[in-house]
Parts: sequence; C-alpha cells; structure tokens
Amino acid sequence: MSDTETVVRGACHHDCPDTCAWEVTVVDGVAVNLRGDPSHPFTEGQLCPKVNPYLDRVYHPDRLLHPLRRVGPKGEARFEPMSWDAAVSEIATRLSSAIARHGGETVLPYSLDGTQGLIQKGVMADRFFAALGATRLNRHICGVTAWLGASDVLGVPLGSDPTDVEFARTIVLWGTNTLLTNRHLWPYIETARSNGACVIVVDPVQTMTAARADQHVQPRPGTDVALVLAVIAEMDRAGRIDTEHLAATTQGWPELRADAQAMTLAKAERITGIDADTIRELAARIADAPPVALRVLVGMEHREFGRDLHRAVASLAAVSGAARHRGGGLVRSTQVYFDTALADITPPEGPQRVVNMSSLGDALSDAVDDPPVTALLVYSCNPAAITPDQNRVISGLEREDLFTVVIEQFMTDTARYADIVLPTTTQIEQLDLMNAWGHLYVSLNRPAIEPLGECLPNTEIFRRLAGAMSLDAPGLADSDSQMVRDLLLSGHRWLEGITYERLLRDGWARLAVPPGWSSMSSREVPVAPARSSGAARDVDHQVPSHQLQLGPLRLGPLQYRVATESPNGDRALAERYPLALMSLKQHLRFLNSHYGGFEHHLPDPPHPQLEISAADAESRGIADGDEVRVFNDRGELTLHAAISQRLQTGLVTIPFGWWAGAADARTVNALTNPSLGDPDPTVGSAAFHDTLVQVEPVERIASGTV
Ligand SMILES: Nc1nc2c(c(=O)[nH]1)N[C@H]1C(S)=C(S)[C@@H](COP(=O)(O)OP(=O)(O)OC[C@H]3O[C@@H](n4cnc5c(=O)[nH]c(N)nc54)[C@H](O)[C@@H]3O)O[C@H]1N2
Ligand SMILES: Nc1nc2c(c(=O)[nH]1)N[C@H]1C(S)=C(S)[C@@H](COP(=O)(O)OP(=O)(O)OC[C@H]3O[C@@H](n4cnc5c(=O)[nH]c(N)nc54)[C@H](O)[C@@H]3O)O[C@H]1N2
Ligand code: SF4
Ligand SMILES: [Mo]
Repeated sequence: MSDTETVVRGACHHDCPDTCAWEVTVVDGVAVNLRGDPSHPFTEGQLCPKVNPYLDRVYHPDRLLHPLRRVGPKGEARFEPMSWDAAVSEIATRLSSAIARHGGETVLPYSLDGTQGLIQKGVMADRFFAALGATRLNRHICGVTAWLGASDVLGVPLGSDPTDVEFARTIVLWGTNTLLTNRHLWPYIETARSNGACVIVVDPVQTMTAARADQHVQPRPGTDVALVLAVIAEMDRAGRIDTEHLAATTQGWPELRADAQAMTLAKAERITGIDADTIRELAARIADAPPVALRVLVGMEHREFGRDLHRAVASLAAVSGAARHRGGGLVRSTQVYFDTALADITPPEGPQRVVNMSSLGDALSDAVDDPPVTALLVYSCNPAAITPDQNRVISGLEREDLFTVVIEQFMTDTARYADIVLPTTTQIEQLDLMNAWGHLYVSLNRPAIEPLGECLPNTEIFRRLAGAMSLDAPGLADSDSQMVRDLLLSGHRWLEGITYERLLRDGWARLAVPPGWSSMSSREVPVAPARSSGAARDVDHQVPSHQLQLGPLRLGPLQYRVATESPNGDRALAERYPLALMSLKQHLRFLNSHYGGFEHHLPDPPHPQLEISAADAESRGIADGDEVRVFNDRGELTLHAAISQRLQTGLVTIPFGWWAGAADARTVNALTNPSLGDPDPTVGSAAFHDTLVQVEPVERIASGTV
C-alpha cells in the first residue's frame, strides 16, 4: 500500500433507483479504483456496466476544464477559454439587464437529475433562482406522473420497501425493465423465486426482464387500464375481493366496481390483445398467491394517459388487499420516504410563473411571451437530447436573443448552443447527500479528489453568481457541509440516529422505517406531502392520506382512454403515420444521455437502429440492415432497420440516450410527442411513447419507386 493511498466513501449520483454506495481508492491525489461498497446491503459490492468505468469519465480527455465563451454560431461548438471572474461577471451583467428589461420571470432555470445529490441538484440553485424571481420549472418529465397516479389512490404514495419483494410469492413487474434500470433489485426477486415465487412481466415489449420472467403478459401499448379493470372484475366475480372492507375503508369502490364490471373479458381481450384465459390466470394468481408485489417504476408514465396507467396498478394493489402481507402491495419509487424524512431547506415558493420542463419547445418560442424567456441556465441536464420535439427545442436554443449558460462536464448537444459554458465537477470531486428512489438507504458522498482543472460544483457556481449579483436572500452563502447538516435536522423519526458524523464514519444508513412497514397497511406515520424538485409540490393533494380513493377524481373515473397519437386515436394522423414508436432505455452502458457520446460505452453496432417487426418490414419491402427513413410531422431520422422478434406488429422502437453530436444531426426525440395528459399545462410528463411515425426504405425513395 502506498503511503498516500486512501479509500473514500461515496455514492453514485446517477438518475437510477439503485443509488449504489461506492469506495474510491486515491493514490497521490489521483483516483485509481472505484468499486461498489461490499458492506452496503443493496449495493453488495457491485456497481454496473455503466459506472464500472466511471473513472474514465472523470479523467476523459474531453472533460471541460475551463469556462468557455462562444465564438461561432450557436450549435457549432466553437468556443474560447475565459476566466471564472470574467464568466461570472458577464453572466451577472447579462442576467441583470434581462431582468431589468423583462422582470425576473425572463430567466428560466432548466435542470433535472444529472446528479441526484440533494445539494448539487437543488438547494443552492433553488435559492438563487428564487432570489432572482425567476420562472419556476416544474420538473415533471420523470416520475411525477407516476407519483400522481399512485397518489390519486393513496394520497401520499409511499409504497412498500422494495427489498421486501423477497418475501413475495407473486411479483408483477408492471411496465418496468428491472434488469436494465433497477438491477440491484433483481437479487431480491431471485430470492423470492428460489422460495417458489412466480415473476410476471407486463410490458408491450419483450425486454431483457421479460425474457427472464416466468410469464410475459404483453398488452398493446397504453391499454393497461382495460387489463386492470378486467382483472378486478374477474377477482370480484370469483368472490376474491373483500368488498365490505373496501366499502368501509375507501372512497369510490362502488364506482370502480361498476367500471370494472363494464370491462368484460371479451372487451378487454379486444383492447389489450391479451386472451381471456391469461387475464383470468392473472386475476387468480393475484387473488390466490399472496404476498403479491405489484412493482412499477417510471417508463409507463410517458404516455398521454400515463397517470391513469399508474393509477390503475395502484387501484389493483388497493382492491386486492396486497399490502396486508409483508412483501406485498404497491412497490414504487421510495423518493417520498426521503421527501418526508429530510428537512425542507429550499426557499418558500414565490408567485412566479411556472413552466413545465416537458414543454421546453413552447417555452423558448413565441408561445411564451409574457415575458419571453431571454435567459436560460441549464445545469445537470441535457435538454437538446432528452426533451421531446427536439427540432422545436433546438430552434429555441438557436435564438440569437436567448442568453444561454450551460454548466456541464462535457460538450453535450446542449452545451454546443451555449453562450457561456461553465465546467463542473463530477461526483468524486464534490460533497453531497444522496437519497434514493429504489431503497431506503441515505448516503454521504465525500469528495475523493480535488476538482480537475478549474471545475467547480453547482453549489459554488450559484454561490458566486449570487455574490456577483449582490443577492442577499438567506442561505445564499451557506457552505456545502452546512446544507448537508441542515437536511438531516428535520427531527423526523425516520432520521433517528442518522447524523452527519455517523455518515462521515459509515458512509450510509437505512432510514429508521420499521421493517415491513407499508403505507397501505400501516398508515399511522405522519408524512409530509412530497416536495421539492423530486415530486409534485405544485399539485393539489386531492386524496386524504388516511383513506384510499378508488372512484372518480378531478380527471374523471378510471376508464380506458385512447391516446390521441396512437393507432386507434386520431384516424387521419394514423393513416399517414401508422406505426407506434417507443424510444426506450435499452443499452447496458447508457444512463439517459450521459454516455451516448462516449465511444467505449456504445453498443454493437455503435449507432441507433430502428427495430421493426417482420410483418411491418415485409409490407414495406425492408430487409434486415436496410437504411430507412423514419418520419412524422415533427422530424425525420435515417437509420438502419433491425428486424425484431420481440415487437408486436404496428410497434417500432428506437433506443433513447444517443447524442446528435453535430448541429444538423438529430436523435429519436426529433420524432417524439410533447403532449401532456393533463389539461393544466404545468402538470405531467411528455407522451414520449405515444408517437406515430411512418417508415420507408431509403433506397426506394432514392430510386423513385415510391
Ligand atoms: N425519448 C425518450 N426521451 C426521454 C426518456 C425516454 O425514455 N425516452 N426518458 C426521460 C427521463 S425518464 C429522464 S429522467 C430524462 C433524463 O434527462 P437528463 O437528466 O438530462 O439526462 P442525464 O443524461 O441523466 O443527465 C444530463 C446531464 O447531467 C450532467 N451532469 C452529471 N452530473 C452533473 C453534476 O454534478 N453537475 C452538473 N452541472 N451536471 C452534471 C451530465 O454530464 C449529463 O450531460 O430524459 C427523458 N427523455
Ligand atoms: N441502464 C439504465 N438504467 C436506467 C436508466 C437508463 O437510461 N439506463 N434511466 C433511469 C431513469 S431516468 C429512469 S426514469 C428509470 C426508468 O425505469 P423503468 O420505468 O423500469 O424503465 P423504462 O424503460 O423507462 O420503462 C419500463 C418499461 O415500460 C414499458 N412500457 C411503456 N409503455 C407501457 C405501457 O403502456 N404498458 C406497460 N405495461 N408497459 C409499458 C416499456 O416497454 C419499458 O420496458 O430507469 C433508470 N435506470
Ligand atoms: S447507475 Fe445505478 S446501478 Fe449503476 S452504479 Fe449508479 S446507482 Fe448503481
Ligand atoms: Mo427518468
């Protein structure tokens, strides 16, 4: 062992439910090894294929190490270095003059979960933007619609502890690709399986998880509400629902029961494409093989009626009484546990205008003019790659009158459009407190090495900007360790015994939630409404947290609704664009857009492909490997086709996570649907997966035979 070798505990910052605890070995100030913490019960010493080579990302030759000023046209990525002082003072001046002219709401912060660390993701930036009176961003692109669907039924949607699935006898992975997106849960599923549990996947696509399940139920996309109603009706007919208990303890059971009865097996079969026997079997399994864990995560929310899909599974969990048994019940994001336990140290909300991050294309266009957005500050997010309707977003980013600052580690698709790029630290260079959405462990991420080059953490960047603009709101000068300490000072009983000092010593601790506690069976713990950027602080709590709600709500009864942009929706549109496109997380070495521009993370072949069923390919004269044009009214892509056995006819997929790379290049989000399922435009995620396209072979177009 070298004299200067140290091992520093930390945790992964990625937008991933697993929040692995890690150990960084540092020799002479250089990180030489990164491994999963072997003592952490959920991590069990393993990171993942994305993050095993993370030190290559940290020391990558393309890391941004100095502030940059744009010297070419927007999008061309021509920059020259500038000093921090010059960058901070120029940003302060430009923001001040934009605010003097249009008011604070002309400034739009744009961020997501590039890092999930609580202080780097939020706190200081939230204080800064609140002090400016900037437009507020509803970060509804991921997880909030799922949150809303579950909270429609549960009030505050605390699900069961995911690790309790090991006690289940039936595990239904409903619209979640566990092996890819939540891999550290899999060992718990295997434990249950070795004790005789049956694992069922409900997913329109044959994912890698579906391939490993005991049963794959493959509904037509977006039809799960019909499936759930039919399952409830079937359980009811068989006398397997405790109707008296439901009538006494819930609101709306008679209405839900009537809606379920109207969903006959024949009708459900027609809508979902799943035969009546399979629906009957699913109902029998849920009724007769407890504990039943109904596991949902996020992906299914990316539909016009994604909230209904999540509400439907939560209703099924409630109706079946699944949460009465340890290991059963709705198993969803655990974010709400942390929102409840940790102190809220973000500033109170002002009256500012709210923009939904899913609608960035609108926000940067004439559609928003009171005042127009003239200053955009992007951090921990890559909107040019990840938002729907990419062409519209990029038109906004190209606006000469828009002053754009991007705080980044790399020259992403978004950074290319910045006026000023600020270089930022990676997780092993910054302090943070990590919550999780796939388990109940809180962890402390300690910086293992000094920041590379002139990189600074988000917190320090916003502190400097606040100083340069002479903002004097409370907390704007707090240190990082102060903010971490303050987060732990809520006094909530779930933080009992968890102090900064303990986390410095041990790295992580499980929230003091009693083992086996579940929100649906044991509702006595006082919970705060979900808050902060992680959830829907902006949405009314319609359901009292002590009573399950099964019947109609503001958005109506739980009924199957056909998405506008789907094969059975807008007929004229479906005639021109008959194929439904899903753009999924698919590659083992991608994490959203983080690694799409990194050669050694690319799959084989190293470019995105269009997956298409044999029938759809044949009817278009497309052979495996052919170059094809995929298009709709929003945009087009040229890709190679891969004929796939895992898709139903009428469905195509293009994976998400790639970078466009060049100014005139595009990714799958050039095609995707930005519509929201809620009449309130500030609420909900985009309907990425309710996108219609047409596909044509390029050769046929070129030779003029079409
Ligand atoms: N078509 C399609 N589009 C989708 C989805 C889909 O399934 N299909 N999924 C949607 C979902 S669920 C999500 S969550 C979003 C993800 O969207 P994003 O959150 O934008 O994606 P990421 O790639 O995770 O992170 C963005 C950037 O954060 C930067 N970053 C990382 N750490 C730090 C840090 O400490 N400080 C700063 N300043 N920057 C940092 C990274 O370099 C990266 O470029 O995409 C959405 N878009
Ligand atoms: N390797 C890897 N892991 C990740 C990520 C990543 O990019 N790469 N991203 C992280 C992020 S930001 C998130 S939000 C999570 C997402 O985690 P998940 O929610 O598990 O993943 P998704 O792939 O978004 O969606 C899961 C499944 O939903 C299915 N689905 C879509 N529409 C429907 C429907 O109508 N009905 C049903 N039953 N299923 C449907 C899709 O086919 C897909 O297989 O993963 C996280 N983990
Ligand atoms: S991306 Fe997820 S699975 Fe991979 S190391 Fe990070 S938290 Fe763990
Ligand atoms: Mo996400």
